[in-house]
Amino acid sequence: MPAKTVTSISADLQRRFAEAQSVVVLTGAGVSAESGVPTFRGGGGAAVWKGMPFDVISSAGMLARDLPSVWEWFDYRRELLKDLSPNPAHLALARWQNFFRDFLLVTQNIDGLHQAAGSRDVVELHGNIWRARCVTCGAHEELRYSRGVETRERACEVCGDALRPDVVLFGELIPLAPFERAVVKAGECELCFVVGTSAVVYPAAALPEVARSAGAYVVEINPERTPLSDFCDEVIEGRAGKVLPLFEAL
Ligand code: BV8
Ligand code: ZN
Repeated sequence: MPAKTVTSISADLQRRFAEAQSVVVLTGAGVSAESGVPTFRGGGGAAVWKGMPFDVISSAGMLARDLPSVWEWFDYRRELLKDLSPNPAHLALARWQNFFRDFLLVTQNIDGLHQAAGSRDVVELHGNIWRARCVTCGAHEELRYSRGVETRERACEVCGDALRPDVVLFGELIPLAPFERAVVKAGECELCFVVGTSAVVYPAAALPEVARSAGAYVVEINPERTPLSDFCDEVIEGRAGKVLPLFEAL
């Protein structure tokens, strides 16, 4: 039975939100849209960089072929992000972590805005743009305060080898531990929110399916329908920054 599409929060969901003990939230680029972060698939087309679709420039193949170009793409995005701040959607989710006995925020975003909003213990499935990692020894390096330096020139401080962005690229496996943690919590939660994602990138998009098949009530918040919409128990058609704060006013 396709999910009921509403722009307000149903009485059923209000009750479930008030009574829930364990809640999982999965976010995507849409939750950062109101902060000014461009989405990947918004506005009909996929993001393109220098004529390359983003899932080509952000791929293992590109990293192997042309690391400097990959750095250029992520340097450009860090430059875009550096002056942006969390929006009401991020701030609401940061408050939610104190509402439930068992709360897990899982994000596909690499922008760090959830943490900037005060969310602790965020599961970053696809890594973080403010970190680099050595291609050889895996040593990590913070990039936040080295904006002035051409990061891609810098070598690993431990072994001297090249650094790469500490993000999961297409064709690369997601680190197992964070993904397993998300799958376990999704399989135990009573309420699963899917906020601002087109739900086409796997394995992240499998999490709501895990939650639903374990009996959770799955709610999608998105101004547009996605391949997940008919699969959800409730779809709230709206922008995360407008919808998420409504739950606290319940
Ligand atoms: C892997 C980091 C094993 C880098 C990212 C065929 C079938 C199934 C899977 C595959 C397949 N072929 C290949 C695959 C695997 C691939 C995949 O899923 N491809 C898709 C495209 C089919 N997955 C992988 O490669 C993963 N690894 O599978 O390893 C393997 C190994 C070898 C070979 C094969 C497999 C790794 C995936 C991770 C890649 N890295 N990010 C970077 O950022 O550059 S993915 C990146 O894209 C994001 O992290 C995110 O996951 C995705 C973008 O999606 P969204 O975040 O949802 O953003 P989008 O713009 O699409 O949508 C925004 C939504 O928000 C829209 O719905 C819009 O309506 C809504 N919105 C807009 N404004 C608002 C809003 N919502 C609320 N409020 C608003 N204001
Ligand atoms: Zn190293």
